[in-house]
Amino acid sequence: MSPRPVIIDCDPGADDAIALFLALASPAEIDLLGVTCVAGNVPLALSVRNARTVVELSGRRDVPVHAGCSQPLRRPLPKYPRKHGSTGLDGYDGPEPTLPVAGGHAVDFIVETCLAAADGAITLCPIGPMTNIAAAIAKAPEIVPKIREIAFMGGAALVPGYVTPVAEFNIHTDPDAAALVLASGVPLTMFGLDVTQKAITTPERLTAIRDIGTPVAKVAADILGFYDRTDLERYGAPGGPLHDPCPIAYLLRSSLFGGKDCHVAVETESALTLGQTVVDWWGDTGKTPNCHVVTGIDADGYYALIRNRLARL
Ligand SMILES: [Ca+2]
Repeated sequence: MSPRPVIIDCDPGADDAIALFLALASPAEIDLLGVTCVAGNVPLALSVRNARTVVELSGRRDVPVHAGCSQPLRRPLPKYPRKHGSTGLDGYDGPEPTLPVAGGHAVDFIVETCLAAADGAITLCPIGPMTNIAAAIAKAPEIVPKIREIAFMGGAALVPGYVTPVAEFNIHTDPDAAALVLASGVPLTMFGLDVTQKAITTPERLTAIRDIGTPVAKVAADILGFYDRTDLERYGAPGGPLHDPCPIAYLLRSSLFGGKDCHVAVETESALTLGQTVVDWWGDTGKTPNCHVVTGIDADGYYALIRNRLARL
C-alpha cells in the first residue's frame, strides 16, 4: 500500500507536537504533504515557529510548514488560560528553528494541493481550530470531492466540555469554522473529549517515552512533563489527556478506536452553548449521519504506538 497523502492543520501546542512527531515518524503510512498552522493554543507566529521546530527536530525538512489564519473566521481569538504555557512548547528550551516558513498562505496550499489531487485522495487532520480548513472549503468548494476524509480533534459528544460546560477548545475557538466543516459533506471522523480523556499521560507512560533515550523522545517527554498535569479530579489520574495524536494514530491503526456514525452540528448562536458539538447519538433528529464519532480507545495500544514511532526519529 502506498502511503496516504495527509495535511495536518495545527496550533502547536504540546499535544500537537506529539501528533506531528507521530506522523513524521511514519512515512510508510502517512505521506505528509505539508503542515498548516493556525492561531489557537498560541498566536499564529508561535504556532508556526513551534511547527517548524518539530519538523526540524524530526529530520524532515522536506515537509513544508505554511502559516495560515491568525484569527477565527468571524470572531476575535478568545483569551483562555494558557494550558500550553507561554510558548506552546514549554519544557523545550532548544534553539530557534532554521527551517524557513514555506511560501504561500496555508489556505491556498490546502486548496492547491487538493485541486491537484485525484478525487477522494487527500486526508485532512485539523488538530486546532478549523479556521484554515473552513476558509479553504469556502474559497474553493470544488475541493470537497478531492477530500477522502477529515479526521479532526475537537468537540465532545457524551461528556462535558472543557472551556465551557458544553464546549471543547478547538470548536469553541472558531465555532463558525467547525459548523462549516461539519456541514460540508466531507466524510468526517471526530476525536472529541469522549475519547481523548481516556488517553491520559500517566507517569508510567511518560517514563516509557523518556526511557526511549533518543533526543526527540527527551524533547517529547520534556514537553509532556510540563503539559496539563494537574487535574486529578477531572481525569482520575495524574496526567493530561493526549488529545491531538488521536486522529494521527487512527490513520496508522484504526483498530485502536471505536465509535458510532451520528449527525453532528455545531452551535454558533447561543451565548450559553456556543461551540457545543450537538451529537445526535440516538438518531432523534432523523438526519443522516455526517460524522463517525469516536468514543473508545485502547489507550495502552495508543501509547505503545506513540512510543514505537517516537523511537524511530
Ligand atoms: Ca491543537
